[in-house]
Amino acid sequence: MTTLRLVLADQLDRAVAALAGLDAGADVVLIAEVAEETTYVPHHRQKIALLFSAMRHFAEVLTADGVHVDYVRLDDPANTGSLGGEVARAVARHGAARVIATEPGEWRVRRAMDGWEASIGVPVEIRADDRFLCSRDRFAGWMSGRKAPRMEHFYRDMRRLTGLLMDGDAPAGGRWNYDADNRGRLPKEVVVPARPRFAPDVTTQSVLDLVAARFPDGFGDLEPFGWPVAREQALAALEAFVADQLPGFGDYQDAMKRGEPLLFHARLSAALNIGLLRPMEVCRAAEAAFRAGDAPLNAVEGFIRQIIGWREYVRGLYWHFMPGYAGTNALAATRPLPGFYWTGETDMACIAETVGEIRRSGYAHHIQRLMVTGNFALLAGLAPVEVEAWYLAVFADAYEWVELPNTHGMALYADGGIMASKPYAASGAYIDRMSDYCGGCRYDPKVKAGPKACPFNPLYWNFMIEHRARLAGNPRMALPYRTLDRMDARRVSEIRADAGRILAALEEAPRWLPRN
Ligand code: FAD
Ligand code: DLZ
Ligand code: SF4
Repeated sequence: MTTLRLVLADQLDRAVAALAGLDAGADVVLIAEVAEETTYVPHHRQKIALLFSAMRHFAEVLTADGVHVDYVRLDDPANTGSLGGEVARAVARHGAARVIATEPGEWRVRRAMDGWEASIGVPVEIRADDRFLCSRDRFAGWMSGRKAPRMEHFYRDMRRLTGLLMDGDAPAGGRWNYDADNRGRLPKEVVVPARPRFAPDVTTQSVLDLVAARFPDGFGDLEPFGWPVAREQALAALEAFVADQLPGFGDYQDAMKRGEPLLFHARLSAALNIGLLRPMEVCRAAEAAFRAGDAPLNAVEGFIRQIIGWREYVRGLYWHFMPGYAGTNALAATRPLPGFYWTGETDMACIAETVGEIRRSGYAHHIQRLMVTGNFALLAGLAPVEVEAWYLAVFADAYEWVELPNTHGMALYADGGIMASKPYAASGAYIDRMSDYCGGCRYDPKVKAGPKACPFNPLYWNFMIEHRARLAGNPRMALPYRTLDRMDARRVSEIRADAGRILAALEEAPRWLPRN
């Protein structure tokens, strides 16, 4: 009896659930490049190339292991263009009696999969994705009875569960969280260590040619392309990060610098999210560096917290609150996404720089995502669905399970405070403190009103005024509301007028959408 085992583009792990119990003599593994998945948002062209190249490399590994892989290429004339269509075709081709898949990372795909049994006519088993450390059931148990889930509590639970950075029952160093040590601005003399790039091999080059031909007007530069596309490369990237950047990860985690998109960040999310790396091996490598005295605790704790804390937490929230989660809009934000999110053509240097980096590489680090593009979208009241489609498209590491809670909840507060205890709203002063962007900007973060004023300034206070009813009661917002209450009426009307002008101009700004 032939079983068809489906492996999606972000499930490229030999130990993925769908491959457990594989009978190499009888079973067929289906991996399919399909048009529908390349176009549901206009993905960055490097993201498409990364996935196709990684899928093809993974297929080569399985084939070398004696597994029968049925690999469908995007340009196969018989390709139906959808995952469901390709599963149906493969079932017929191989006379498969059943299908085994691993749960996908997006509600949209899960809903489609739930219909396959009826449309294809064979049993379809959808297995839990056990590449995560916290199962959906465990997360549901953790959530039960909690009024306000908080990442910090979840994280401690995960530290105990994994034993990472634990000395017996106590956290290493005596504290659970060293975040307070991790807010440094980057001193001028600090040199950011270089990191490996993975030059395209023949497989990647043929994918790059395919993507260039198929998506000539797609978003983002296709080359230079240097993503790790196979497990050995991802392991090399991990090793280099642990040796070279991890020691500085904590101190400069929130810093931003022109021309230095990576700083001390790992750039491992893309590899982690598609299965080339496993979360525990990444954390163990970081912990080993601490135990060997090669990286300080504030760096290693901060890094491990991102993975066993935030990463697992957002995944738990996603499945717990979907599908309703995506439809909430607590701040009633409705403005359309201005075209400069795609083109980078704006006088705001922080946004131009961040979008430029994204266009070139499919990457921006967390603070750029949260406090530059996210903060602006929050303050300007941009419509969550449009902002979320942008985040899902432009980053090489974006899948809805991780993108949505971070965007909808953390950046936009559209969930009304499930994910974040207060909006991450900030004026130009924050960006000026944490970056060198403002020095090259036509606006001035210290100017509060008039044409030279940094747009983040009036928008920040206007946001506070507009959402007073919802936010003023939040003790964590007490300080800005006290400041607002001390402002004289003339200042408040200047803010309103400036913000009104900026928002009106935004609504008239050219809109743009890449064509995939
Ligand atoms: P580092 O800063 O070096 O962190 C190490 C690892 O921790 C990352 O590789 C990642 O796996 C994990 N991590 C860190 N922060 C988070 C977080 N908040 N949520 C989940 N995992 C985290 N991450 C994605 O993987 N895909 C997305 O689509 C995505 N969208 C985001 C959208 C917004 C608005 C924001 C604010 C954050 C988003 N993040 C997303 C989280 C985070 O910004 C990225 O994981 C991180 O920037 C990836 O770069 P890195 O590997 O250099 O991370
Ligand atoms: C994002 C993406 C793209 C661009 N292409 C494919 C593809 O051709 N085949 C595939 O199996 N998956 C692709 N994906 C990932 C899916 O859109 C989706 O995000 C994940 O499968 C969710 O787990
Ligand atoms: Fe951004 Fe304002 Fe600084 Fe310009 S002045 S870079 S708009 S924060």
